[in-house]
Amino acid sequence: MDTMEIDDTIYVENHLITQVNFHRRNRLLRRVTVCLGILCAALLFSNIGQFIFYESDRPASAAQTQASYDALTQDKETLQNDKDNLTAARDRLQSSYDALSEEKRRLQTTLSDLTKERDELQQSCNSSITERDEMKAGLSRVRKERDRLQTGYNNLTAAAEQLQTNYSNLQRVKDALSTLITALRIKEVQLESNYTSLKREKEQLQISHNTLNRSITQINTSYNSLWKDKDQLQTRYNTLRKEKEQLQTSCSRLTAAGEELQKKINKMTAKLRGMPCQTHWTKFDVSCYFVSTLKKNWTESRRACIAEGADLLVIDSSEEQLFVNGLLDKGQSQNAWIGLTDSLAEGVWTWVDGTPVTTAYWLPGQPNDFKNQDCGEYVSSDVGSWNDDGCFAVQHWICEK
Ligand SMILES: [Ca+2]
Ligand SMILES: [Ca+2]
Ligand SMILES: [Ca+2]
Repeated sequence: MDTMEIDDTIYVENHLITQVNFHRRNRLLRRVTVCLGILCAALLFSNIGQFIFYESDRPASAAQTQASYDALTQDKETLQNDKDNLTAARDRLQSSYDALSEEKRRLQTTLSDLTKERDELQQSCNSSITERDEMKAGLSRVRKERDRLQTGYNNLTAAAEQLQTNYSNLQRVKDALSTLITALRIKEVQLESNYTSLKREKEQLQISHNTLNRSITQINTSYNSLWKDKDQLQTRYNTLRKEKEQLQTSCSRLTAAGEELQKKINKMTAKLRGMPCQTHWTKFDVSCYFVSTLKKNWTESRRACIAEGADLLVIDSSEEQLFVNGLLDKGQSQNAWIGLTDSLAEGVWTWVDGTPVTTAYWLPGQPNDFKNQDCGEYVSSDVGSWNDDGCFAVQHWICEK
């Protein structure tokens, strides 16, 4: 604040000094101009006075007049020179005046700028003063705060000392606890290890337990299933046993009946073998055979056999196969229908009495079902063989009864 005030005073003094010098110069110029004006007026009045004086002394001599005239002329020249000098001096003074006026304007401009700057500085100074006052107030508050903090610091120092004492006590307790914790940690590690081992054993035991449980469940299930199967088997066994006993009884009865029937069959067979066949029929074993002289298709041929109480030939044995070959004319390779057909199921050959064909005597490459051949014929040759032919073909046939 003091520095700002001093600077401001210096500024004001400098400004005043400059302003005073300027006013002094101006007054001096005015005085010189006034003096020059007065001097010119005095010279003019002097000339006028001389002229009046000389006009009043006209009776003087011409020489004196001439002398006076010369003197006046000389004075006039002198005055003219003085006037010129004064004019030159006035011009120089005017130039100085103009320069000084210019400098004055410049100085006035500078003064205006300086005034403005001074006002700004004054404003800044005021702001600084205000700020300084605020800072002083703040400083006062800070000092109060410092005092309060100092008090608090003292209290805290006392508390810190108390805490230090407590800390030392706690440090001793902490050391004791640390030793205890270390011992407990060692114990904890051992317990952790034991716990891990036990946990692993428990998991293995749990796995074994689960496996055993599953096995027991499966065994129970299997046992129950087996028990049920056993009951069912026992029931079936009892049933089968009863059935077996019944069958054995039936079998015994049937065996006895079969034996009885066999005896009857043997008697009948012997009787049949001994019975002669009708005219145009040929005897072999227990059957009689007829080879037609007419020709018909397979269906009509079978109908003709049935009309005679017979049916188309059924070959039951190789002996019969050979016998039939002897019935036909081998030299002309004679064909004749026999009781063989696959009209019910293609490729499944059956005899007209419903029995399946167990032993066949097909010619090589037969049966070939050429153009849907479904009926069997006997083709005579050295051994005789079979062929499938179209059922609507017309040819001889062989009956058997
Ligand atoms: Ca037969
Ligand atoms: Ca066929
Ligand atoms: Ca054929």
